[in-house]
Amino acid sequence: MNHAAADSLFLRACRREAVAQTPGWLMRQAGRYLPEYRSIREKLTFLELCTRSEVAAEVTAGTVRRLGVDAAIVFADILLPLVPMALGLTYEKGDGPRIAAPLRTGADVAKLPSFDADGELGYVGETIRLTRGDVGTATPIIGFAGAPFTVASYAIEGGSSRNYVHVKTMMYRDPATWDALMHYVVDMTVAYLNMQIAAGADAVQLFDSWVGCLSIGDYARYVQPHLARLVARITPGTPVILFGTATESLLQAERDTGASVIGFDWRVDLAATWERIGHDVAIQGNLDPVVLFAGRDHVVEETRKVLAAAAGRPGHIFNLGHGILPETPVDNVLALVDAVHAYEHR
Ligand code: 1CP
Repeated sequence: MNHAAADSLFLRACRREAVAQTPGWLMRQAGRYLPEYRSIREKLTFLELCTRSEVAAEVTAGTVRRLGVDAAIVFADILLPLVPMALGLTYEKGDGPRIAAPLRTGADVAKLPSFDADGELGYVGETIRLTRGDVGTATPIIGFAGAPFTVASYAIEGGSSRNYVHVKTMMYRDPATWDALMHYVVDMTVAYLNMQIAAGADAVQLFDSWVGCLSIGDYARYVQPHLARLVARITPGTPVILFGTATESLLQAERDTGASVIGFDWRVDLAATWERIGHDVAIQGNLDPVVLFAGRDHVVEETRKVLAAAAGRPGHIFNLGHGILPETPVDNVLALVDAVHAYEHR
């Protein structure tokens, strides 16, 4: 256990302890909106950047210094496990990830290789160790993985999707294959996240970015039990943040997975929704990332509204409701971080 980080605002908020100031970090805080990141990406492909731990750690730590945020998030991607899963992952310039050999049948799932997350994704652990050496013991480091539904959605659809037709077809027509895939992804994700924790991650976030496409009934049947098994196997004492978008109807079920912190996207009313799911769970969110394209005064005003809605209750971590977009003005991001730190609850 890293004791200096344990007293950080971020980890205290994860544990719902009272804090003098609300901690904040931003999903996708390192990325193409930062000129420093773009210049590194001119020399390396995205996968090269992720696998070269010394560069990935510099991006992780450099971003914390540049923004003054309260936590580092290891520079990696939710789709990296698709490489040892041998699905033919590539990142195409401009239009995101592509999977050459998507999973569609029981035979495809049965053929998935078993792999050792320590070995084949060990470079992510190395990035965490190098980041710790750089940021010191007081800055918490967040490890992460895609949540099983969202990872499976890329593996089955072969990339981004609008309606998740192939995913839902598998769920409805071949639930045994869906369940087998969920078991595989849960085992892999537990090993991957516990490896990140052993390397020094103080908390882990599960990105279930696209799970909001499901009805509550389908979530309860096809996703929630797998997530609950996953959360129960994370190294004890490590906060688990569960994030998704368009999840308003799923938040209570997300909470019932045992996750320590529930992510809110910007669509929900923070105060009313926290009240509804219970103040006995920590929450993270929830400024609309597109507000960062407004004028600076509007950014500050909307940031303060989010903080006011949380009303200084223990257990709020400030964040966006989804990741920072590539064209976001950097000055507005800096103004947002200043506004979070300057805020005083009365
Ligand atoms: O340089 C580039 O062109 C690549 C852009 C990029 C970056 C900067 C990708 C490709 N991934 C990342 C890093 C990344 N991705 C981080 C680490 C750093 C940080 O937060 O500072 C994290 C946490 C992610 C998580 C991630 N990857 C998610 C979940 C968050 C979200 O935005 O919903 C998802 C869905 C992905 C898949 C992915 N990887 C990359 C892209 C462009 C996408 C999204 C594709 C799509 O819309 O389907």
